Amino acid sequence: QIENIVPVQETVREWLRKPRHQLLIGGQWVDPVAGGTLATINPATGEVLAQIAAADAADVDRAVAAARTAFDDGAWRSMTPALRARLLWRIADLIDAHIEELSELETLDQGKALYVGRWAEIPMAAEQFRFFAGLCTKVTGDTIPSSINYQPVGKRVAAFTTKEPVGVVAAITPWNSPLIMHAMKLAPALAAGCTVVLKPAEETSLTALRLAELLVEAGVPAGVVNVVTGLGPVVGAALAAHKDVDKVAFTGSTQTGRAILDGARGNLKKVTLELGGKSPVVIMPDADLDAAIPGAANAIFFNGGQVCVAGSRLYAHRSIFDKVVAGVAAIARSTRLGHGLSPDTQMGPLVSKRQADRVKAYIDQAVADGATLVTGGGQKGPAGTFIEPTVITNADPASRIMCEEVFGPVVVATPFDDVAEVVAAANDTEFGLAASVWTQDLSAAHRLSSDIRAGTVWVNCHSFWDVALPIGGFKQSGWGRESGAGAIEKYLEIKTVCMVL
Ligand code: TXE
Repeated sequence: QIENIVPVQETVREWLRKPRHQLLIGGQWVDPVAGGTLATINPATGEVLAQIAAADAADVDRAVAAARTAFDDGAWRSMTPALRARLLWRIADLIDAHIEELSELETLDQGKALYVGRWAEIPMAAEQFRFFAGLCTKVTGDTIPSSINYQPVGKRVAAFTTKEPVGVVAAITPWNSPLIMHAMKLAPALAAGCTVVLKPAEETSLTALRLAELLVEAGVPAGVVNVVTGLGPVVGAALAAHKDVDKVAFTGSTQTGRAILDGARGNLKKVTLELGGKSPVVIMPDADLDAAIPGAANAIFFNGGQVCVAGSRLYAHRSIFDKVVAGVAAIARSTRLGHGLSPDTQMGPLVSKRQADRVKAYIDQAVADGATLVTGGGQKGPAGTFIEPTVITNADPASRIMCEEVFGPVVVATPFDDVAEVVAAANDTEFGLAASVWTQDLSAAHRLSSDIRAGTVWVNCHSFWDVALPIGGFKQSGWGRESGAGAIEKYLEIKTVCMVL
């Protein structure tokens, strides 16, 4: 039984009473040209939470023009780096000051258990702005000795590089962890001096709109950040194809990543992609199972498995396989599902009925293909959005459940006998986002972290997250890295200046 829980924060209640939400373009809150609206749903109850603006290509044109003007007039990109740093720090402080409100709003819109936003994602979003605030003053070029010899004619060569913002950035973000995804793109883009058009996922646009209000309050100049809500194939596609957008930063499915690339061809805009995953969790025979079993469960059940680095393939050594499966299944069975705002809830609903149906179809298909359902598999709740934490064994390595990203609380466990076998199995995927290895054996830790082809390999932890650490994928998990000092480079162009003096 799911009750419709009223948010504690008066600001959230007041904000949800707005008849409809608008777009932020050029520093003004405006209605979309064609006046379209979209309902945004609370996935726990299926009730309409708010009406957001459904923008179209004409609104994208307006937002890109505002971002272009704000970039070209030079005031933003020539603001001193120290002042830009202070502004980013102020954004972080405002996020912290509104953390209770933002986490309630995120839970209502996305479904996630409140603690996920309150203690993990929203503090991390603030840290993105602080980390990149620190980098504003560290964007430097090189002086380069040239070997071209002008000395016989009495001249010298001076050559150096500078780094300049790439220009207008379209940031297209997904629905699993909305606020942190916006921050991972906005913070480096703003630190670099770019201007941005942000398009949040249509399922979860509310915290992007609230964040936009905080950006205005922090003093981000008009047109530097614009927010355009609406459908992906309309607004996202128009941004990806727009001739006046210099770069697209995208997080979402691999399939939509390909569509973004097609759109970006026209003006060969720069593209970074954070895409799907099918991350392996490898538990060696010597692992500390008191840590590895809850670690493997958390790797897949945190945020209902709607995590790009979710550990969806569990490989445990045959000698401990039954114990690991029993342990993860016990955690699955004891997980309390409920409305994300209920203090007892450990796992909320998935983001939408569409996503829950998709996950349920993967489970049913796996069972029909002959896999064993150890626990879970049910779809519940008034809106059909809750999926029980699910453990599956005996799946064929070539089956869809083993190869495709499910993006729900579903793990498939497989035994292995030796290191070479598990390396081959871990790498038997088109993805390469992340992996974790659980062992006390230093040489196994080194060998597996070296041989598994993934953007991140954790040892004795999973989903360990720090803004200082780059995250991104090998293979079809993406192009480029977010977080970490190197992420700002994706928002910068190198200019070489060569002078004959
Ligand atoms: O994602 P989409 P969907 C995976 C996950 C999930 C599946 C489907 O496996 O089950 O994707 O989710 C915008 N041009 N991930 O279909 O379509 C869209 O509006 C431009 C993994 O909801 O990738 C949203 O803002 N943009 C993932 C964003 O793209 C388009 C997180 C992501 O939506 C567009 C999310 C288009 N043609 C889903 N179509 C991760 N790796 O974190 C849609 N969009």
